[in-house]
Amino acid sequence: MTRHIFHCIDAHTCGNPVRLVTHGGPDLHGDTMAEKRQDFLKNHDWIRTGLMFEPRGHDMMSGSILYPSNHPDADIGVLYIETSGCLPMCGHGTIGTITAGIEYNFISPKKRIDKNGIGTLTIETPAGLVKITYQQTNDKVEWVRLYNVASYLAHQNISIDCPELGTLTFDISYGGNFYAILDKQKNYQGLDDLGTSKILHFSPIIRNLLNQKLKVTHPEDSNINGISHILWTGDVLNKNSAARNAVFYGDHAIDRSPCGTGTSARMAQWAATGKLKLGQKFIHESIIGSEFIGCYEADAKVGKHQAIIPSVQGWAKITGKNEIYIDDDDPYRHGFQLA
Ligand code: PYC
Repeated sequence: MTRHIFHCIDAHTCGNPVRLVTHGGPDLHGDTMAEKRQDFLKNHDWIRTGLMFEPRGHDMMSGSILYPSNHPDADIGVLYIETSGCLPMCGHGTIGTITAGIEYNFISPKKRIDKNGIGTLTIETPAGLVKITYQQTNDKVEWVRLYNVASYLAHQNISIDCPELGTLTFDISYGGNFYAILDKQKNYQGLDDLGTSKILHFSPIIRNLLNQKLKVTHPEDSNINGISHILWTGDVLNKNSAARNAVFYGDHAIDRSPCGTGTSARMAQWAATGKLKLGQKFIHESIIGSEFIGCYEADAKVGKHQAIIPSVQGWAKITGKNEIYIDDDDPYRHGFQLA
């Protein structure tokens, strides 16, 4: 009987879990993290399902594995693992990974911390390079800010007929993953009005209908395609916030954090429609009221699309260290999810 052993640091970013695998990840082929992601999906995906699904994880489980990067500008490469697959980019996952990686010395940035305690590094993600700044006080990382990949509004006013709810009209926006954003409208009065059990029920139906109607592909990487996340908007809890959301991902999950790539997609939507100006801050709330501080940092281009570089700042806390076993004779070694 073979036992596969994984050492992990468990954390949460503003309420959503992050499991950083520090030992036990597989060697991966490929020059870039995008190529390594393809190798992982093809040959090692049981590690993801074993560590993310029940009985070792749960529907919201999300994590990462660190790799050396071949990119001359990068300090480290990050592979994201999650119940939904290997995301090209994950914002809350990045904030948790950097916090745990710095606090426990698994990430050693080439640049030193400046006199104000601000550190800088660059990570290579499957979606591209992401610059990071973070504030460290003694052995604690207080916050992490990521300067995300170029984000853009891909489509506006895409309507579907949703059983029971009726016609719903979405904008499709990219922030490292493709999001279908539902703003308030005749048949949708906001996330509190609909409630979490209905969000969980309707999201996979809506995602299927949208993906049947529309093929979305990143203009610079055809491996990034398809609407994966549904972003339900709602009224803010704190009057200083710009917006609130509940992001559905995987098959049964609502992000407890404000969702980093979702926040980026939403900022791109607002920037494209004139609601957010260059340099403006965007405080985004999650379903549980935790907050990310976003900012429209710069303009960019993705293919023919006008795009923005958004930054997203949040915090993470370590919840423990975990030595996880996957034994070959365990019938649930590859995990399971309820339908
Ligand atoms: O923070 O980007 C994010 C994210 C994606 C899915 C769950 N969280």
